Amino acid sequence: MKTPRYKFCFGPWNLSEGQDPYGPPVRPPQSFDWKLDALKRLGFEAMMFHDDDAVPDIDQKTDAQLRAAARALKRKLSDAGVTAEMVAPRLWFDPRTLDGAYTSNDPKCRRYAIERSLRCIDVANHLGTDLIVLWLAREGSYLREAKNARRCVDYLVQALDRMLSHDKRIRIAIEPKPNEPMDHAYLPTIGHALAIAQLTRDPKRVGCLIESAHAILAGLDPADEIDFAMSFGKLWSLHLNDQNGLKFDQDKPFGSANLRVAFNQVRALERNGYGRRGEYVCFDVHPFRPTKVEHWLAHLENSRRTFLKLVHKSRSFDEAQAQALIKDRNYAALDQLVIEHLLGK
Ligand code: XUL
Ligand code: MN
Repeated sequence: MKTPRYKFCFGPWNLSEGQDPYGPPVRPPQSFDWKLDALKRLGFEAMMFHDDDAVPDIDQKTDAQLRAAARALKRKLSDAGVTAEMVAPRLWFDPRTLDGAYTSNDPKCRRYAIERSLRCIDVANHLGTDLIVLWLAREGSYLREAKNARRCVDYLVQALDRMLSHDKRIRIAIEPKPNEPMDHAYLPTIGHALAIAQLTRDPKRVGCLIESAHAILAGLDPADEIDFAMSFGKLWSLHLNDQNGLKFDQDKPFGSANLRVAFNQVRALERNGYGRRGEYVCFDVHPFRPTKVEHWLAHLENSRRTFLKLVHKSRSFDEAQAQALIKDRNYAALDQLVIEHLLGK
């Protein structure tokens, strides 16, 4: 198998200003050009977008204005030699998504969510990417009795079908997350994402995106999620980061909380040849809130550094010795082999 050369990506939101539910921003807002320049300086190859990162105030724009804004961005990206990796509809901000987007109890709101998604596909077309990512932020319940979960599955399939028929070439990668902002999400894991794909009009074009922190929040090991998705040939993008236990989504630098879990994700990517079909390694990481302006890019640079060091650790792991220990069912020694390999000489 050809060894993949990894290509890296992040989104404008990954250079965030530090606001949290309890406090305001702590770093000054930066322009999109500043962020693109930062991405270039770091040597990343691609940028991922929400529809309104690409076309600000998208709901207020006519189709002609949307086209003009998206094409202007495409020119800017091309001039910088940067690819647009994906576009994701931001279906959690507008008041019409208050009670769910595709699964709102209000038909007018469901209609808005679908129309917004179709416009997101138009943006993707102008930016030259066929990948649409769906983080289904508000598709779930705060209160179980408030929604009919059986009907919500139908609504989700209807929305996916509308998107698939709007454009025959796009692929949809569902990014599952089990909770936050909802108490429970309707598609909490990769298994759910790949299962609902089978109910759509074109299952081959519905795949997934794994985010490490989301898998950990679901109580799963992200490495197993990677192996599972890649058994179906459906891991089309990846948000590597880290998460310390079951709490709010932390988006820590890759490997920051649990180096061994990060090592196993890299091993899973390596054994499945992730990247061979052009997939990007994206870091959905945020700076720690106290981060000074002069250290603003460090979480991205560090995540890539850790990733590449773990690629090296994965390739230099003593597989023969590991196999001998597995054969002997000496898992204590296998455990120590991994620990000492990660600790280094
Ligand atoms: C939310 C999250 C999003 C998606 C893109 O937890 O990860 O940033 O990756 O909408
Ligand atoms: Mn993400």
